[in-house]
Amino acid sequence: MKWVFLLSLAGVVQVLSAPAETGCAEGEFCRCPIHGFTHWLRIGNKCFSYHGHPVNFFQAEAQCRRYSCKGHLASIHSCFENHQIYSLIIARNYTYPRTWIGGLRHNRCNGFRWTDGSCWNYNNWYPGEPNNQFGREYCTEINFGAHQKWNDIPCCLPRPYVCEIPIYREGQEEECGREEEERGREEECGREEEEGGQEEERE
Ligand SMILES: [Ca+2]
Repeated sequence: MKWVFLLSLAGVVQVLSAPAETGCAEGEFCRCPIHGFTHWLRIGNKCFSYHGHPVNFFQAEAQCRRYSCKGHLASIHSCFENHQIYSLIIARNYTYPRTWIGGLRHNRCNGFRWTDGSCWNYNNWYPGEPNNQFGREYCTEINFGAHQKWNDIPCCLPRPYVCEIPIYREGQEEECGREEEERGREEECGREEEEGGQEEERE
């Protein structure tokens, strides 16, 4: 019986000492899930969370920044990441609603950038998108038309959203600077927001 007890004890110790669900290296401090918030999904060096309450793009970006000064709407840089974000939405919502990600039309031209400032090196646009219909589609949603596909739409339409927070080691969280603050400045929607429902059918 003694060896059975020892094996059981070893199992308990193994579970207690196993790496956190985040996949952080042993001894490394990281904030995924960040303190006080559970169910954030680690993908690469970032943590992601789905938020089902529909808000406009700028409200969503601002809310992501409330979780961390380095928080933003999700940027996506590979097919793998795109699929992981899609899976996260389904896991939280049991379906795949059209959802904000961090793609923002740059200076009202055809180019896009991510609100986190990272390189625009991947896209998964639905065929024919981005079309900037009526010259008012500056923001990016995922799950348009088909699973995982992207579409540009007016920023003031309400959508659920996916936030990201970078994983960083102890002490680095203090490095948020003025540039970060300016990038996350909330913009006004005003009249466009009121017209949002009318835009819904013509995207
Ligand atoms: Ca569009």
